[in-house]
Amino acid sequence: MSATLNSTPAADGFRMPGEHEPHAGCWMAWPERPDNWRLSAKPAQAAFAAVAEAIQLSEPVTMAVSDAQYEHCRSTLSPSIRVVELSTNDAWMRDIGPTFVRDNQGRRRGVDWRFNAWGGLHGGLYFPWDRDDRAAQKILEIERVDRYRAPIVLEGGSIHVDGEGTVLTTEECLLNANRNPELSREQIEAILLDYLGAEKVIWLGRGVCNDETDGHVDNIACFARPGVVLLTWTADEGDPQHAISRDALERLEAVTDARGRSFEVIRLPAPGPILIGEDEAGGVNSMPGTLARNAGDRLAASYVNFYIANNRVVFPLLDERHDGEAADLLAACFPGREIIGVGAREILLGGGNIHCITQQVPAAAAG
Ligand code: KQY
Repeated sequence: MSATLNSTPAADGFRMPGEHEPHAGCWMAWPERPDNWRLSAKPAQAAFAAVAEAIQLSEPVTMAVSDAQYEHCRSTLSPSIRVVELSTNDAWMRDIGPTFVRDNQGRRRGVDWRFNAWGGLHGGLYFPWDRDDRAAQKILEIERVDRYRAPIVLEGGSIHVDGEGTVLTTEECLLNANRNPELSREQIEAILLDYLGAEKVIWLGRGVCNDETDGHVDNIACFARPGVVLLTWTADEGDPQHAISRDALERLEAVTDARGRSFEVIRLPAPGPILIGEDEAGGVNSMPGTLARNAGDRLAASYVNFYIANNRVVFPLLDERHDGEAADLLAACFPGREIIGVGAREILLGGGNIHCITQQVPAAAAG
């Protein structure tokens, strides 16, 4: 059984490794709710399956699935992908899964954050979210990893770490009144450092335009490795994304990381703007209390929302005009890793992308 610990990762000598560090595997969850995924989630399931197959060529993948979808999911995925029945409310493993931490001896533990579906009853995306909130604990049981239950609402997509003491996040999300209204910026920072085993928090302002997560950092900027940040970028000053990305760039240029390094910032072209099509909006079963999908609404598309697997980077194909440039920039940034594009429009239509649907498990021993 997995024990629940009363201390914190920092106090016990644990830290969250950077995503570029070696993994033991990756967790995902199978989409099915028809009020978020069009056509009863059939197209999204194909996209999730393609992501899982791309990752499993680099590291073991586990797919969480409902009993109702078990047989379909099991027969869709390769036998080498582990499929386990585990109840969730939707399929955003980055946000509902545990954040794994590791100590210098290679021992692992997990942080189980509180989850309120990206804003609870004040702008949250669905109700209820109780199964999602229990998912991290169940995963830690399966992984036989002890658990810290963190005292704040936080989704994994709202933080990125470099594994060497630096945390990247956004004010739009973590200071939003619909997450932890009783806590100040300083209190939230202190909890981040304690539960991620880090030393410095760098605050960006807002996330990608129209991001329904209230601006998760994993859609606008991420660490490629310590000292190197990838940032979604458009030079079009008429696009509201320009001012958001410009502000992020200026903040990154004005600070140093926990080790005193200045950042190299690599700009990834923003795809689109990509809008929801008539047929796409029409395929979603609208339900009271769930975010509506309207034709013509702008989607929060970004190439930053990729997953770093052990020997490959799996990134979203979103816009033929920019996919090749994004792939070339990622290839230059990740020497030694193969760059694999996966058609991701169906994931984007549900409100996120490849990073949002994956959660890495670090390797047990430092690699
Ligand atoms: O981007 C994410 N990390 C999650 C998006 C959730 C969207 C729910 N409809």
